[in-house]
Amino acid sequence: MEAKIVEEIKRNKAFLIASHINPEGDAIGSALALAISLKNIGKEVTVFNQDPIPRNLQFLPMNTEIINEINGSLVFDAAFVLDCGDLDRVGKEIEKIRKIRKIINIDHHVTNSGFGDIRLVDSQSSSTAELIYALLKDIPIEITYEIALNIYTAVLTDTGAFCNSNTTEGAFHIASEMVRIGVNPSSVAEKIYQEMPVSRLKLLGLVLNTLEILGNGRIAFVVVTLSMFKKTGATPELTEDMVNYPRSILGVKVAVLFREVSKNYYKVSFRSNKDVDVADIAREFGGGGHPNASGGNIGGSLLEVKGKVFEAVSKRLN
Ligand SMILES: [Mn+2]
Repeated sequence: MEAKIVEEIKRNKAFLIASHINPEGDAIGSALALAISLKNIGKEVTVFNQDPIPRNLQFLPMNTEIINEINGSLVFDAAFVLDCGDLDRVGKEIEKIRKIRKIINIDHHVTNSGFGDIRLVDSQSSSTAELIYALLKDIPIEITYEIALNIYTAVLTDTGAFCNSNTTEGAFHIASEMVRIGVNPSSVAEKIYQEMPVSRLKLLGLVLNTLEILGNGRIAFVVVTLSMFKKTGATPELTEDMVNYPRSILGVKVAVLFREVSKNYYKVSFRSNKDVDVADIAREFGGGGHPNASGGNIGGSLLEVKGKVFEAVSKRLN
């Protein structure tokens, strides 16, 4: 598949690069790594993400050039859609993106729907950035420091700082290559993990207070409500990774974070250890993701939503 993408890149001039709503390190890092690479070989590149760039990713080279709406008069030869299990993950501009002549789907979600005209989808890949790295090697495009910083950050964050089950030899190999090019791991870690606003810790305190342990100690729930955001001044992006706290409890196999999006509507994030496939659970709720990290959206009161999730998780714990 890479050969077809290489051909598309060589033949064309104007590219859109889009990634998923509520972006995190892999969505942003992959998009920027590809964008800088294509610019370096003389292409016209527009990077779109409908949502703001999380504060701790704003050190990434070129992040300020990401646009959050697509001007209808722009014409693209092809669109790269990165780190999206389905095309609708790009958000509000989906109709404009759908009309682009060629859609190139590059992703590593096990739940990827196979959308697009050309696909580079590999659920064995640690991150979408790992696929971008392979593509750059294929073209070939020289990996500069700016590109390396984006790729390293994407791999670091998507593997949960090299802790999650997608922490493969490939992930370490790429990380090592990026360090060789000049990336400084401790300064990236500082930017990502050690420059949090105080509001995040205040929010975390409230969230941890909602902890419930169920299913004979194997399931842990935590909740984030709209009023907690109001009380602490924290923003939703700061809840990223909070589900790892309940997951860290001895004996817990599945941790769930329920985030109130609006009245009777919750975004639900799942984390599991290797015994339980939470991509499968998320799919049941119209979501998707990876075997040990996934998410979806569920309507209903908090009690109803918790009930549905408890049932879906319990039946996989026997
Ligand atoms: Mn990813």
